[in-house]
Amino acid sequence: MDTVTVEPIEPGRMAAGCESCAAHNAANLRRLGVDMSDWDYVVALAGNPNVGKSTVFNALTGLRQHTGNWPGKTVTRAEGGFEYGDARFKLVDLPGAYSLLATSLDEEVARDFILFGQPDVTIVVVDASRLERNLNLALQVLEITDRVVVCLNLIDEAKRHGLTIDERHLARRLGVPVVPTAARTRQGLDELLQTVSDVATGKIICKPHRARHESPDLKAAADEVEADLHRLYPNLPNARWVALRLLDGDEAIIQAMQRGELGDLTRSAPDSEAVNVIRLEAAPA
Ligand SMILES: Nc1nc2c(ncn2[C@@H]2O[C@H](COP(=O)(O)OP(=O)(O)O)[C@@H](O)[C@H]2O)c(=O)[nH]1
Ligand SMILES: [Mg+2]
Repeated sequence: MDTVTVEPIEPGRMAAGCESCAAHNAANLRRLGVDMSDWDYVVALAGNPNVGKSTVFNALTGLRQHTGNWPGKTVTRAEGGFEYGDARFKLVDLPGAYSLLATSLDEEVARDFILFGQPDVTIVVVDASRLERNLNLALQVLEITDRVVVCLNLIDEAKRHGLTIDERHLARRLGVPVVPTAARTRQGLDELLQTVSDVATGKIICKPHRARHESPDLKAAADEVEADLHRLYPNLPNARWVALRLLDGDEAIIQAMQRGELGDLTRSAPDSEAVNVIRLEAAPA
C-alpha cells in the first residue's frame, strides 16, 4: 500500500490548535447568504443522503434550506456564500450520493459537479455511526481529487451508540484531514472551516490514498482512450477517470459522449437543464 500522510499539519495537532482559537475562527466567519459575487474558492458538499450536508450548508451560509424533499422532481443543488478570513467561498450543497458510479439522477448531478465542476475543495460529509458504508463514496472522491476534507458528522449519534472513532488514524489512512462534527449543534464547525480554508489556500496539502491496481494492458488501453479524450475535449477535467469508465462500459458516460455532452461539463459551462440551481433566500441562521 502507498504511504499516506496529511501534510504538513497532522490532523490531531491541528484540531488541538484550533480548540484554543475557536472563538477567533467563529468571529472570522461572515455568512453571505445568497451573495456569491467574486468568490475566491468553490467548495462542494458531497455525501450519502441524510448525513447532514444541508445542516452544514445552512450553518456556514446563514441560509435556511429545507431539509427533506424538494417539491417536484427536479434535482436541485443549492448554492450559498460565506466569507472566512480574507477569502470568499461559494458553497454548493450537492444531492445525496452513495457512489460516483451514478445510478440515479441525484448521483449523476453530484458526480458531474465533483468531476467536472472542479471545486477547489470537496467536503465529504460522512455519518460517523455508519462509517463503513459512507467511506465508499469518500474513497471514490479521493480517486479523482486531492483536495478533500472528510467531515465526520453525527459524532454525537456515534457516541450514543457507544462508538468511538480514531479520527487521527482515519486521517492518516485516507491521507486527508478528518474533522469530527455534530453539525446540528455546530460542534466542530469552526475546525471544519479552518481546515477547508487551509486546503483551499494550499496550507494543507493532502496525499490521498489511491488504489494502484492497473495491469499493463489496462494501463495501455486507458492511456489510449485518455489521449483521445484530450484531443476531443481539451478542457475536460479528469479525463483518466472518464477513460476508465468508458472502458468499463458505463452507459451514462458513453451516452454523454455520444450526445457530445462531455465537453459541456466544465466549470464555465452553463448548468444542464436537468439541474435546478436554487439560490436561497437569506435568513438568520
Ligand atoms: N444528532 C445529529 N443530527 C444531525 C446532525 N447533523 C444533521 N443532523 C440531522 O440529520 C437529519 C438530516 O440532515 P440533513 O442536513 O438534511 O442531511 P442531508 O440529507 O445530508 O442534507 C436532519 O434531521 C438533521 O437535523 C448531527 O451532527 N447530529
Ligand atoms: Mg440535503
